[in-house]
Amino acid sequence: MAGGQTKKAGGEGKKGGGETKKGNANAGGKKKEVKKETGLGLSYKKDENFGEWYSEVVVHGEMIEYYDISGCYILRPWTMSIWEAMQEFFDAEIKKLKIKNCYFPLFVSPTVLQKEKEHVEGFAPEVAWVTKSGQSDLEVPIAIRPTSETVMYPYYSKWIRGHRDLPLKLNQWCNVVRWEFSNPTPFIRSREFLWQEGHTAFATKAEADEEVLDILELYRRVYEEYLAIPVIKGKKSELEKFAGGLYTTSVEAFIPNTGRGIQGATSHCLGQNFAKMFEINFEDEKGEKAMVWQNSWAYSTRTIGVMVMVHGDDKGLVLPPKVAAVQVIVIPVPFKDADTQGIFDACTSTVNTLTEAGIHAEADLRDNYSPGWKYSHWELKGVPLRIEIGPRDLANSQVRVVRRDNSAKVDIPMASLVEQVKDLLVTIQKSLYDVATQKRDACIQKVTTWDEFIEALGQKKLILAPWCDEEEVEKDVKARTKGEMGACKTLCTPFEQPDLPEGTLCFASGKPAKKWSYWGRSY
Ligand code: 87F
Repeated sequence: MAGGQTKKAGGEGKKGGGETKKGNANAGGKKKEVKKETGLGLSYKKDENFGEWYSEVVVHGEMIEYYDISGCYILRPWTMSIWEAMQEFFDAEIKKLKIKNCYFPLFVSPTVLQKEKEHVEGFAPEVAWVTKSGQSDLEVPIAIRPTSETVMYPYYSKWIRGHRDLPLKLNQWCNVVRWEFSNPTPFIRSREFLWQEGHTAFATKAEADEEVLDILELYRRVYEEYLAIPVIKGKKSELEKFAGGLYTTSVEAFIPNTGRGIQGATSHCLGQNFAKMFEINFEDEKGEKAMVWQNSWAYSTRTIGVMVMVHGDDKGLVLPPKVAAVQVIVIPVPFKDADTQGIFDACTSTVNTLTEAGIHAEADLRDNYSPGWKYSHWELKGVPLRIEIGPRDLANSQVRVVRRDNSAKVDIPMASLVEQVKDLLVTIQKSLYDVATQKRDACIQKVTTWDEFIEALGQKKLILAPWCDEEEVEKDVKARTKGEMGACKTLCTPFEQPDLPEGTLCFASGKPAKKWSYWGRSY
C-alpha cells in the first residue's frame, strides 16, 4: 500500500550524514571540523518502493516528524510555510466573495452530533470522544469535531430570521479529528488534520449552485497555480457524494506511481437537508416562511501530500516556487587559497539583492558543512533554485544557478540577477505543472468495454469510460474489482465531457451510457 506508515515514532527519520569529519578551511581561514557528505541520500527510489520513498522524503525533507500516536504527525515549519502560502491565497479569494472567518468550538455535545443521525451514522466509528477529566468520568462524554455541520448549524438557525440575514457565509480554518483505522499516511490520511471548512446559507438554490462552482474554481487554482498539479473538475456519483448533501463536486488529482486517484477538495451543495434537520428557516420577501439552501466546502493539508507525491524525485522533495519558503538557496563554494571572505560577502549581498526584490532567498553560510553536503541537503528539501558562488564566479561578477526540477545549470551575470532569477522561478513553476500534466495525461485511458477496463486497471491507468450512471452498476464494479489493491470506483464525472455518440453503451452494464466518468483505485 502506498505511503504506508511503516516507521515507528522516535529514532527514525534522523538524517544520515554529518558524522564523518574532515578538516577544511572556513571563512576565517582557520581549520574547522567539516562534516563530510555521507548518507544524505534517500534509501528508497520513487519508482521502486513508492510507499517507503514517500515516508522517507517527508521526514528527511523536514516536513514531518512521526509522533508517538499512530496517525498523528508533527507538521514542521517547512510544511507550515507551504500551508500558509495556500492559505494566504485562498483566504484573500474567499474574502472577495464576502465570506467571513469565524471559529467554532472543537467539542460537540452528543445530542447535537446525533441530531443529524443519517449522515453521522456511517461516520460514527471515526468520531473520537472525551470521556474523562482527570480520573473522573464525564457525566456526558463530549465528541471532538470531525467536521462542523452539527456544531455550526444550530447557530445558523438562531442567526437567520429574515431574508435580510442571507446569505450567511462563514469559513473557519481549524483542525479536525477522524479516528481512521486504515493505513495512516502523512498528509494523506491522518487522524488529525488542518483544513478550512466553509458553510454558507442562501435564500435560493441558484445562488448556492453558483457558489459551489466559484469555490471549486478556487480549489482548481490552489492545485494548478500554487501546487503545479493538474486536477479534474467534476461531479461525484450518488455513491461517492457526501450522503448528507444534494450533490458533491470535487477536484481530482492522480498519482501516476501508484495509479491511484485522489480527491483533492470538495465543494458540496447540501440542498435543504440540513435546513430541515436544524430548522434553518427565514421569512422571505413575501413574508412567507422558507428554508435556506446550504453549501459546505473544504480542502485540507492533504494537498501537501499530493504535492510531495506528484513532484518529488529520488533526490527528495521538489517544491513549486510559489509555495516554497525558500525559493533560492545561496551556497558559498570556497576553494583553497581563494578569497573566502569575499565569497561569503558575495553570498550575503546576493541574498540581500534577491530579498529586496521580493524573492525568498537564504544563504547557507554554515562552516561545519561542505558545499556538497549543502547541495544534497537543499535538494532533499526541494528548494527550487540553488546559487553557487565560487572564486571564478566572484572574479567574473556572476553566479552559477542550478534548477532543482531538472538540474539545468546556467551562469548569470550579477547585473541581471533579479530579472533572470524571477524568470527562472516562473519557468520552474510552469514546467512542474507541464511535466506533471504530461505524466498524468499519459495515464489516462479511454475504454468502452469491460475487457479494456480491466486491462487498463491492471496498468494503473486513470480510466475514462462511458457509464449508465446507475448506483447498482458502480457497486457491482466495486465488488468485481475488489482485491488486495482495493476496489475501483468512480472518481468523478468530469464537467468537460468528450463526445458521447448516440448508442454508446455502458462499459460495465451494457445499458445505454449517459456520460463519461473517470474510474480508478483511489486514496
Ligand atoms: C467523520 C465523522 C463524522 C466526513 C466524517 O466534505 C462525520 C463525518 O460528515 C462527515 N467524515 N464527513 C463528511 C464531511 C462533509 C463536509 N463537511 C464540511 C465536507 C466539507 C466541509
